[in-house]
Amino acid sequence: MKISDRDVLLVIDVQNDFCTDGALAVPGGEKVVPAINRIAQKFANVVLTQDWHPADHVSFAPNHAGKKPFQTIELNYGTQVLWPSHCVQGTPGAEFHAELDVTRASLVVRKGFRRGIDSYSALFENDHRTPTGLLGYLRERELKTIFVAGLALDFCVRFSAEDARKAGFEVAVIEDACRGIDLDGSMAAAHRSFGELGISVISFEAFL
Ligand code: VGL
Ligand code: ZN
Repeated sequence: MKISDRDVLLVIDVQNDFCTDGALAVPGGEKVVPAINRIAQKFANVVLTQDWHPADHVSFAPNHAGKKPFQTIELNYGTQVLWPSHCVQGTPGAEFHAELDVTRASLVVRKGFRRGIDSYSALFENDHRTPTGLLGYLRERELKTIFVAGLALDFCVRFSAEDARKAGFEVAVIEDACRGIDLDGSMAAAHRSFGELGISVISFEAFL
């Protein structure tokens, strides 16, 4: 596949807490790193996201008496999964995986930094209204096609791809440069949604 100057590689949350031994480990999370590093070299535009929560974040199960990780609660913006505390601002768990090549990134978008609202998507927080600013960046730079990779396929990759597609971009998820959590059928739901919205699912080998 030929990569154009209007294409962007959007790398979602390749952070220590989502890798093996991390606080919210995605099975095989670190395995995305070599694939992402290889293809990032070919892109003129690379954007990284970083999950970046305060310690008292509303999405953390320990902040809710009697609640366990992976249970849900209802918030004013809808149902919220409660996670183990993860990606706390300034901690080693929130840092990018040490082997991730960050040198080509022109922008790092931090998300989930407000106590009262989670943000799976790189474009909008979980109320689907509060912008992160990435949409403005993509539009102002006149980028057209967004290739999404990283963690986790069924949460932050999925929501980022959906919001980008709904905003009018061509979107492709690089499936083998992602890993998923798979909570209550969330992997199948992600793939259904990609099909419904016209989000392509491709292999990183398409770029080699
Ligand atoms: C994520 C759950 C909570 C993700 C982030 O990066 O997919 N999932 N925070
Ligand atoms: Zn998070």
